[in-house]
Amino acid sequence: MPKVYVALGANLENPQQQLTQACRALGQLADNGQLQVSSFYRSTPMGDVPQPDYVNAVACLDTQLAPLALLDALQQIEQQQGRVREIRWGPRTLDLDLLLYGDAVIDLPRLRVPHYGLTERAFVLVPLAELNPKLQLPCGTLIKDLIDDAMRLSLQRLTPA
Ligand code: J1A
Repeated sequence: MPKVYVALGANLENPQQQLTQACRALGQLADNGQLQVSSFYRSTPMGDVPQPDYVNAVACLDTQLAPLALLDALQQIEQQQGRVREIRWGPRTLDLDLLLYGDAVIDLPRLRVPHYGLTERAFVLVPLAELNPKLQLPCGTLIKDLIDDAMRLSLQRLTPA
């Protein structure tokens, strides 16, 4: 059964609670109900749009769900728990991104795996390496080798609530 890694991110009111709630929902997708979750990290937003800092984490689970079924399930969790739906183009209180699906390489309009931003984003790489220091991309690159000191310094590890 494939091991999958999912990135969690939120930057609206009480992002830590959003992530905790999302973890409960993700646990339901796991074949054995087991979910490994990294520390939560505070990170500065990408890009130039002024917005609050994010809280980011990565979760790992074994699942029987096929990739697109898993994406559907992730989007359902976003809709149910996270998204502020009243405001068009408005902020999202919860983002879930499928980072890795075992060793699969998927290139569909709806789903690209490994995730396109994975290799350059500190808030994804650092929690991934925390969960599994030996983790590799399908091409064989060690996640750990993609992390530099500047990336580590850009994140603030939050103490569990
Ligand atoms: C579409 N997709 O992307 S939203 C979806 N591959 O409808 C999918 N592997 O069909 C498609 N996983 O956290 C293609 N979706 C996908 N994301 C894949 C999921 N700064 C996939 N510091 C669009 N931290 C989809 N976040 C993709 N700045 C984009 C949400 C889900 C993340 C905004 C910090 C952050 C953002 C900006 C940040 C952070 C959007 N993140």
